[in-house]
Amino acid sequence: MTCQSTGGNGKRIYYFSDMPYRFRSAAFRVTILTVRKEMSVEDFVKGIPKAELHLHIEGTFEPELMFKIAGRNNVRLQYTSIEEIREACNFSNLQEFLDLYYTGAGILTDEEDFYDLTWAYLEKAVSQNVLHSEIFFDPQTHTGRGIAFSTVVNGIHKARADAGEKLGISTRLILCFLRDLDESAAMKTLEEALGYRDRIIAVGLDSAEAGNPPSKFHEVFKRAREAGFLTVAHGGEEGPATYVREALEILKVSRIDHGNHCLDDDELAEELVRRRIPLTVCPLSNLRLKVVDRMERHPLRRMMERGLLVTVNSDDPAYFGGYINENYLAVAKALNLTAEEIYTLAKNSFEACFLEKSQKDKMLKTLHEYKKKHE
Ligand code: ES4
Ligand code: ZN
Repeated sequence: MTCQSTGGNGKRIYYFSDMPYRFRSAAFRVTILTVRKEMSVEDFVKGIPKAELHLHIEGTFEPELMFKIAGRNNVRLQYTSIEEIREACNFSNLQEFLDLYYTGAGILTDEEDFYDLTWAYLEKAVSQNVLHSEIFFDPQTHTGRGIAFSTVVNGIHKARADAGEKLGISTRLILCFLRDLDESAAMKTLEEALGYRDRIIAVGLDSAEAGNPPSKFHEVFKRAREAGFLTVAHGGEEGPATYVREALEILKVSRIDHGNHCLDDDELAEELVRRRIPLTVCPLSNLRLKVVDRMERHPLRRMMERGLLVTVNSDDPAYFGGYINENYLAVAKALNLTAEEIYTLAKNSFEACFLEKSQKDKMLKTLHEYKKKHE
């Protein structure tokens, strides 16, 4: 793959290729002498500072860690090997994935388990130049089987605090309600979360989308906003554009998670553009769950061209074959993204995050310096 891009002034700002220099024509060598640096798209994506805004911590549970934690908790897994779990990651739809995801999450028992899971993810995120990560967790998946809310939040929180100190990564925590359960269960969960207001920045909505519209959670989201939480919701992944509209109008969300199907409704897309509502898109998730049949047909480029504030994220990386860099790379290659477009996606991630302006500006400056260095 070769890829060139030009800045707003028409000047070539960056060049990358995975074709070795020695294989190029003489004419081409002259061309590259006019740019300062040659770099592969892999290295450009790997090095670019970015924020992760759509990541389920339970979805980072790698099979190796599953066996380790199952062993120490004396839990018997229905799978006998790591390969068997990886083979089970051949999903036809969202529900097939959710069945495996909830089985995996069912191994997590002690505070230490939640700590180890979160720490492993944050080490990985730092290795991929993630400066800031907004992490979803599903308390009902755990409280529903007798694990205390405090066990979950304390384990995740301690790993966040240690990673902030030792690895320098910034994080925020987002509590997701399970939309296939009823609103009263979500309300009970919200009441527990009120005691942890300082550790949880927002509430969201995940799990099986079809048949569970955002309107079902009108009251609990209203209460959450009154308590000072920001709100987000999964929408338009398997569900229709009307669910994205409901999330905006009824749940008054600040961001839409996925949002692919907003393109089916022109007026809705227009409103998302006008209000600069971010969409946290997850390319490898969409491919693995058959939301798109080929990455070349992923709507990300169309979304960008439409003027939507889109970001690239990993969703459930242990199950979908890649973390954030693999997601960037998959769309960069399939959609022939330019360096400038990759830069825009990283910039969007900082613009769309829930940090205060001064913190966002610091990260944007780091990103801008990265771009300058590669011009
Ligand atoms: C999820 Cl990909 C996806 N969609 C909806 N809910 C989820 N929970 C975890 N991953
Ligand atoms: Zn998700």
